[in-house]
Amino acid sequence: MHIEKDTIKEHNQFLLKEHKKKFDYSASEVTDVENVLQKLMDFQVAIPSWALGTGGTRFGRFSIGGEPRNLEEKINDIALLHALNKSSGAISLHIPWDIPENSTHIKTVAAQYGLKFDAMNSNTFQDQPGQQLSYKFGSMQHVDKAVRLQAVSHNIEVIKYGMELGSKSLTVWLSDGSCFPGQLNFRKAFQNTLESLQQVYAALPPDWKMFVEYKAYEPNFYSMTVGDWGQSLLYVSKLGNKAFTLVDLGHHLPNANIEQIVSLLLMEGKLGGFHFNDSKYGDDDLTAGSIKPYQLFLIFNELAEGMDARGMNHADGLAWMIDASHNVKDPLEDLLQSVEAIKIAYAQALLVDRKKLAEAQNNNDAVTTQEILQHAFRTDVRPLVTEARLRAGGAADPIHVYRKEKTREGLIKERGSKIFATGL
Ligand SMILES: [Mn+2]
Repeated sequence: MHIEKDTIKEHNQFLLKEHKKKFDYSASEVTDVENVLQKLMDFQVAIPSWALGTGGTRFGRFSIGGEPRNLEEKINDIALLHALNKSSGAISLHIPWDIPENSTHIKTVAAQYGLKFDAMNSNTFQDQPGQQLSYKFGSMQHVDKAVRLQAVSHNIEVIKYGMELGSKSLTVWLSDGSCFPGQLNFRKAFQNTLESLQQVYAALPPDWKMFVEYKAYEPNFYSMTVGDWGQSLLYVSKLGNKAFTLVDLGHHLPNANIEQIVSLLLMEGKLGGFHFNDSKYGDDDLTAGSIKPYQLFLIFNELAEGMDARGMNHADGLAWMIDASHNVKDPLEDLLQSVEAIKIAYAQALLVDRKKLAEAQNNNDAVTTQEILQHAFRTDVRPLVTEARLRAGGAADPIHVYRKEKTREGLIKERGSKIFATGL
């Protein structure tokens, strides 16, 4: 299933007049609009291979049909997204769910669609069929050295797959921790984990990065061995200059000030990547920007300011990725919505008047600082995001084209209606 360039162009024709009217107004309000548009065109968000199937909860899963049955079909789905929004130009793979059997072929397929391989994700949070030792009581933290070594070897294997595909980074998320007080010696668990991470780090190619992702709770409910940004920062600081903290928006305790965390990690040069999603209560993995769009904007405000302060390129200075799972939406439509929300928040952050903000901060003028931030947040930047997408060859309204072209129906016809794609 493909959506051709010309088809997208035809759909765009109907919306161009209305778009031009809105864009001309938006552009007149922005200083250096060309610079903003270029940054929006350059900004790509990686799609995780597990987000293409319908997500579920521990209570059940309701398949939508037409979901990808293998890695090649997953790449096809991401190509569909990228054709429509021109901002999903990278794929993030999970091993062992997406072991590339023929990496040369897979690389060629991805390149055909202009897709790159972003961070590789290892999995030591569940046991695989035929696996020798169990991760029931952790992987890199485990009291048994043999289990730790098994987890280390798995991560090294993931690096090897990534090298074949042209990826340049490894994300390590550990579910390690404990469910009951006294179950673990915290210090020993930390030291075992550090030692295991060091062995993986030693196997990183020179131009690779390693991301250590933290999570406050779940699946362990008393302690997590990489439970917050402080612990992650401890690990990555001890590991070396190729190791960075990865922030997943859903992995904090309620009401955590994520924008402040982002700012300080950037200051230390230790922020490596981002997993976008949204939540109301916990790690809900809802569509980015669906619940707390102001928070998403505030985070981007710190990202843009902090990256500029370090002279980092917004597009490739950090690894941007969606990490969400959805059980009531068509996963592809949901991903289109997430990418759009991310780009809107980014565009708003680019509009913040940094000079005036710094002045107001220096004058302790809390009224003006709020006015400046909320002015940017309340600006309708959708015409700017649409213009950037049109200039890149995408659709004026991606979801409209997706539905009009009966894309899901086409995928169901091609792949069948009872599919179980790997995913969380
Ligand atoms: Mn994540």
